[in-house]
Amino acid sequence: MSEGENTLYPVPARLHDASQCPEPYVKSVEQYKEMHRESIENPEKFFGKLANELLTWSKPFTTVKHGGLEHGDAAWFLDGQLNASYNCVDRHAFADPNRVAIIYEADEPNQSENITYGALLRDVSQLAGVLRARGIKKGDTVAIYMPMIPEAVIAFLACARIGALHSVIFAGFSAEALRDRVQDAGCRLVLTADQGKRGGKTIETKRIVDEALKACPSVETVIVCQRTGADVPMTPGRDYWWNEETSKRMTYLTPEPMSSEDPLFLLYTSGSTGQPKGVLHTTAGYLLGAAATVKYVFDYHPNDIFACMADVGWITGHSYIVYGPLALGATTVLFESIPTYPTPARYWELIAKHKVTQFYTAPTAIRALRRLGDEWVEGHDLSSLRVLGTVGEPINPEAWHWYNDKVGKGRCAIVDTYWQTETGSHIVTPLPGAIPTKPGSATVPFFGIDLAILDPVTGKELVGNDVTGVLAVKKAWPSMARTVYGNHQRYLETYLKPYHGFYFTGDGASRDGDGYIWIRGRVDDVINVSGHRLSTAEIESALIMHHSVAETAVIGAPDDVTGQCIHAFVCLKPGISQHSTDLTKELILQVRKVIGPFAAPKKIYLVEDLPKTRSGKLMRRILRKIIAGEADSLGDISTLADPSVVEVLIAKVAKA
Ligand code: 6R9
Repeated sequence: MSEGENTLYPVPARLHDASQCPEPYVKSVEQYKEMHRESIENPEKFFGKLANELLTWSKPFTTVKHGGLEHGDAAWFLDGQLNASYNCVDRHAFADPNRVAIIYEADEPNQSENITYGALLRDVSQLAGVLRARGIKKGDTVAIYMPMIPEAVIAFLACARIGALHSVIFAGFSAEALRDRVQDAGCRLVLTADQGKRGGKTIETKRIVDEALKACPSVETVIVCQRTGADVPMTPGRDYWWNEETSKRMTYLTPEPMSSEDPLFLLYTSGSTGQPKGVLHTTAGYLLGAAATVKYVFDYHPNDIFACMADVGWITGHSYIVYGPLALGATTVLFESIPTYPTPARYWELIAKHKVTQFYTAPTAIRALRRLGDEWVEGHDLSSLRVLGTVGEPINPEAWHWYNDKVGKGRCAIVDTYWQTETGSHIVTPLPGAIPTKPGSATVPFFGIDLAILDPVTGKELVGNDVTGVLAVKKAWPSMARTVYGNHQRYLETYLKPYHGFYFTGDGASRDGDGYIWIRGRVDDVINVSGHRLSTAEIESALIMHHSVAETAVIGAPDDVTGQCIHAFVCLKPGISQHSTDLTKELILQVRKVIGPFAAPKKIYLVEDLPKTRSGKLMRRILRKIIAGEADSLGDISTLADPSVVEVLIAKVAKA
């Protein structure tokens, strides 16, 4: 395989040494194969058993599995009732109220705080009481736009407690992006904070909410948590202080019994079009997927300290900060800061300080830290670590080895976990005690995942090893998204119709000679910047809103640290000068304003013309080649309406 290396790294011996580590749940490749086979051949038995083992039901389910990919009507654990908040809080609080649920590692390292399951039950109940008192009912949608503070987790669980769907909007999104998402879901209430703190900087969270809500008539109430205590404007009759409201509520509120297939949340994600999709997950299947992967993929054992560095605004935060760990009664770390604040030793200090056993981050963070030098990681006591995970994008072998050698000291399992907002939980991943790894390969399908690689053109399944195509799944699994909020047709068209009878991931993949899966990246117009998913169309439509812009083409270019970065080619309207440096700045600002700072293009090329076919179809492939410095292998450009634009673009990019 060209991008990776084909060496097999065995499971570290320490994981099987009972004097050093708890016994892994899955101990060998053979055991994995046997369990995987059963999960595919007899999902009723496999998942029926797991659902009773990992979740607590107020009413048992009668049917494990119903419907499927054929008609887009997959449903799991029918007739069962349960509540996600009960499963993540109450049952652990009853067993041991003093067990720590959340370790909040604040932006400033000396401000950490522990929240026990007992305290969490009280806080979640009180906020749920506030939501009820403000008229929020089962089935309503609540927006959460919050920094990484314990109240964000409390917000998730309070919604789940009363059966309201939460729609978390990453706090890095701009007012306009927030507005669109609040409008699309018709949210009635917004949970937010006065300000945020990140890497020593202050974020004007409440002001962004105010700006967004100017055009959100569905919102009746805003509950504002005090993170910094800043003096922020409050709209009378709409805005209320979190603490004042919660203090009026009872410390226990009975959880609402929910049916297995009742929606738990929606989460917006980018696809090939400019319009983000509200991916909808339901209660039982999602929760089971999150809990099962924390158990098996992270080999979670009681008393472990689980630390996922993602933001709760993304699916990784949903499944691996909140629902998965808490469903198992784990202690989960909530990290408010960034890996380089106050120094690039922050991650390693955090691990040593809290004796973290499972650590989960993105390749982009590993690459950035590796660049800053080994001295930051050396000298910290990282001996508590057992499993090191990565997510969001492929990990290049250099970063993998650094993670394995410098952080794991060769004694930890590395799990490169492949999954998506839509899959709910990991779908291709090693298991720590069982699967030898290859740097850069996500290895093997998780339980219940019947993986297929398809010929992208014919849609035929490519069986056997040494094949490359698009990655798909053949059967429904419990934690897959059930629909796109308010648009089931779009769900069918995006995921189930491209290859009839399969779930289509949108990623290219290979299966190598050993049957290992290598993810090759998106085959649609989605770009991945630091593990953040963005669509080229979304960025293009942000740019086109600028009064000077006539036309634009956005592409993902390779980047050593962020994986991909955004390059934008912009044609200006007639009469507007290309030679204004301010204009480039303005255009970058425009994208920051419409989407958010994380979507800002790294390079903007102001150009006269774009490469188009005679029928007017933009040839992004040509732009990608020019950026990659592969202009000598452009292939046939005779189909272009004006092949001479290519020379001009090459010169422009070379100069930039
Ligand atoms: C969890 C998450 C999903 C897209 C996905 C793929 C890429 C995620 C990966 C990976 C290679 C991995 N991706 N994990 N690519 N190896 N281990 O990131 O969800 O934000 O929806 O993005 O991310 O391209 O299709 P989401």
